[in-house]
Amino acid sequence: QGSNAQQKLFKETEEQKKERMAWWTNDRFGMFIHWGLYALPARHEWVKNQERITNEDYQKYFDNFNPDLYNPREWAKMAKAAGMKYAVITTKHHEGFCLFDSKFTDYKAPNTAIGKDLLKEWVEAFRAEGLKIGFYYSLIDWHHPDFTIDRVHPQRTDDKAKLAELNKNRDMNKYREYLHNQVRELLTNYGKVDMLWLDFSYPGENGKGHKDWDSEKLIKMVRQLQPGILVNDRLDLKEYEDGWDFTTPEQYKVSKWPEVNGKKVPWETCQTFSGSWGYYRDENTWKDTKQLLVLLIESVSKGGNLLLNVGPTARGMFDERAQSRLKSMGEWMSLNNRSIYGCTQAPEEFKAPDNSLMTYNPKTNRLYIHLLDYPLQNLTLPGYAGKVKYAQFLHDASEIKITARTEHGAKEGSTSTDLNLSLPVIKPNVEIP
Ligand code: FUL
Repeated sequence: QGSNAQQKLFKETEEQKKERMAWWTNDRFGMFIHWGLYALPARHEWVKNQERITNEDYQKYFDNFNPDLYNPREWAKMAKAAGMKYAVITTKHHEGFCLFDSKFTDYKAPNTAIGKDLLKEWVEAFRAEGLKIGFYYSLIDWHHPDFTIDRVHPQRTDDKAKLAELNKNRDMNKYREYLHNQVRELLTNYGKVDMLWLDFSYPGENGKGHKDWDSEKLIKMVRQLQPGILVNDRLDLKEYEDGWDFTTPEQYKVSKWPEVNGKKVPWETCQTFSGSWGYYRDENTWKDTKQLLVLLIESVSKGGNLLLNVGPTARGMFDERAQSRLKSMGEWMSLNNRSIYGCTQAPEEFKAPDNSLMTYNPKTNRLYIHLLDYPLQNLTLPGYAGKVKYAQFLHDASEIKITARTEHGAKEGSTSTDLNLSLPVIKPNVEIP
């Protein structure tokens, strides 16, 4: 519940909210795209910060930005083939460079060698493939001359006098106006936008961002411009009821459905293939397809979504390692997506057998058991007796015999509530790649 002092910003009933979010709750799987000048150094999207690169030294990436192989239709096709239903792209990341044509800056793709609004083509391509579209927009900006230098800025310093000097002519009010103007452009010039993914919440500084971005005014404008839009939770609004729609656990495995004030909230975990979000040529920590699929299944099994990130190269291609993983995820999805779309956490009464994850479709009343290892023994379903009418493999719809557990060892006459699934001895030749 929002406190009294804090008015509800967005007047909508629970039902209306559910309705507005229905596509997203159903679709479960989306693509994140981190693309900007940082694709050129190819060593993390935070490179400017991590290596304390000045605007002057970073300029070479702007001067050499020319993604001649950019073909967003290909990207959209790969996303779709992987089973993804929506995509979110960095319109501007922390470095401040804009993929879109903005009236309010020269630091944008149309002013580079490629000479065009890359976002416009992206929107058209993803729409054409039937995907929903989302815009990531960084609230912090390491290029803008009015953005205050703080502890997450490339020019940060512990020297207070020096910091004061550096910040002397920086006016956060002007930056705030810039950011509001750009969000307005994004939500005005590209037709319907399904999702806005704002970033960043200052760690351990609750309320700082709220003030810096004037989050309440911002969210009001967003809702007014795009009433159907979904907004994430990173604009430092204190209360859930104040207007954000879903929470965004980043790069870790969620252990249980996240709650706010004791209430389960919609959530979407964002994950990378390899660690960094921007293209990182030399990174060797790529997750394999099984790990990625388990991330997806596990998210759905706890009521959430997965936004899986690709960092395209400076020429505008998906890295071969990303392409192959997307492809094999797609192969799995083509047979198994029924256990993902429209699914959520299984009702409490169903306990997952060892080494398995469960997803559940409340509309069709189907329970999906994802066996992460094919069991050597018979598969016991504890307490399932009387609750399961029929069992089958998903890949070929072949029947799996269900037997009462008493047949398999429980004492004569005892009434077990367990069921057994009589799996074939030989593992079917379909598994998570
Ligand atoms: C973080 C950012 O700092 C990362 O670069 C990335 O965009 C991730 C999704 O959110 O907060």
